[in-house]
Amino acid sequence: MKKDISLIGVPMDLGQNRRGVDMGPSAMRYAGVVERLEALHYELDDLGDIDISRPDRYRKDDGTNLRNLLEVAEANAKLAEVVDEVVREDKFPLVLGGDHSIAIGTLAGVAKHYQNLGVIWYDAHADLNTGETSPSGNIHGMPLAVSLGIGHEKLTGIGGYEPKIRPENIVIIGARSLDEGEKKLIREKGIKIYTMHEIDRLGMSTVMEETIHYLQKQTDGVHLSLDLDGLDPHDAPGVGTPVIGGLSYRESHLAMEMLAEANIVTSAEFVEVNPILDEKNKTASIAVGLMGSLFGEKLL
Ligand code: 6HN
Ligand code: MN
Ligand code: MN
Ligand code: MN
Repeated sequence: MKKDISLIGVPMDLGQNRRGVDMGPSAMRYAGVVERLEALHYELDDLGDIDISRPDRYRKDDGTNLRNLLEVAEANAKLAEVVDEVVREDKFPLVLGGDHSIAIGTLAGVAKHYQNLGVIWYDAHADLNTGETSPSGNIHGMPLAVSLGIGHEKLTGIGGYEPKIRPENIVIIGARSLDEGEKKLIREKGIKIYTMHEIDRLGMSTVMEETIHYLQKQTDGVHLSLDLDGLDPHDAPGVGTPVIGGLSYRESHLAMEMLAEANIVTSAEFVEVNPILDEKNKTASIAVGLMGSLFGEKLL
């Protein structure tokens, strides 16, 4: 990863129903993301935040089970344009969330530049719901399905093309809370997934070796979508949908270090940091530390 980095903040909390995750970009800037990456000798351009419109109330739109559909679609369309331009300029897009619904826009902006974009989905959840299978109506539980072209057309059509990615180019890491509809989709589409069960059995080192080998064979770029709730809530408490039994701080750093060594990641986003639910900006600081490792920071 030798390119210049463009940093994009997405202060978005409309994809779920716990306020505060819109302050994620501020929290990660406060935790020193710019200084951290500049210390690694990257040329970093902070493009500031995407403009997010505030609905006067949080609600489900026109007879759908999708909370704030129109605003989420609008924000992601804007994000897709900015990300598209960043990749066009041959820079590395580093997107700070915001809830995970923003992956819809990031992937819409990135994927058109690749024949076979790989995706690492580092998350306690698979985010493979649709309006029909979702227990919550929260769009942050849907972005991976949307990127496969499955879901509401106002979301799948963002960027003017679909699907963005193929099921065989996805690797989910850290899953431990899957809804029935998501399990069905994972089986039907043959999506590669390391749940906590496989991670416990194999160890993170083997999981990452396999993931890197798998993606290197068949993709021409890799997007890392890292949801901080992939980590155990003991390490990363500042998230809206915590699930116990998660990945440790150390496993997560190892994963980032192995990605840095393999040099396969071409875009990334760090999402779901909620400073209101956090303990002294701990989760934002961990996110920034993981970015450090992803971009090549070493212990010695
Ligand atoms: N996230 N599967 C649950 C739902 O409401 O669809 C939780 C989703 C969480 C999404 O953490 O990005
Ligand atoms: Mn600059
Ligand atoms: Mn997620
Ligand atoms: Mn999650």
